Amino acid sequence: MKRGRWSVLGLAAALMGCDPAVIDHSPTSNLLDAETASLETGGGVWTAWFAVTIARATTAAREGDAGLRVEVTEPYGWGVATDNWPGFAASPGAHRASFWARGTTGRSLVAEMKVKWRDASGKELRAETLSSPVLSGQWVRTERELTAPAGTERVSVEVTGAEGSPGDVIDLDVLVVQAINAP
Ligand SMILES: [Ca+2]
Repeated sequence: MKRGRWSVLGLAAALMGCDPAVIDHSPTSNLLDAETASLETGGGVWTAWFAVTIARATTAAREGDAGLRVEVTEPYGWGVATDNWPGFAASPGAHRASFWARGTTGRSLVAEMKVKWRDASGKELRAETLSSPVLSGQWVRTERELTAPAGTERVSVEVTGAEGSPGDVIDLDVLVVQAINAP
């Protein structure tokens, strides 16, 4: 993997303050940490869950200088996941999740983002998914509104695909799970 110079911009974003009126996060901020969301200053908490190798890659950026390159190593499905049990801090209520993805031209890859809402102990309360269209070599953004159930205190994220062959590549960037302001 070619490593470019790490941007200080992502670090600055990570240090931006939370709304003092809210315990864990500003209502419109990303629940995922800056590195996990943008890959700008590091690889975040992503882990190769199954049938992949992953890397922060400067050639996998949709925004900024880097993205997450997922290389499929086995047939019949692949997956990456956030590895920071029991997850990022979260609260009940309306949310919006989105991510950018691109695949391998000529392949029929789909990326499915699963958002798992958990209670304080890490018990899964609800899982909601958003699936990309069939990916080409062009970037596409997928978005869905979600509802964290009562009792939610944590959130974790998986991105998987049911299809894939060794050599297929999926690039991911700008992964977001954010609370929506009540009107
Ligand atoms: Ca990026």
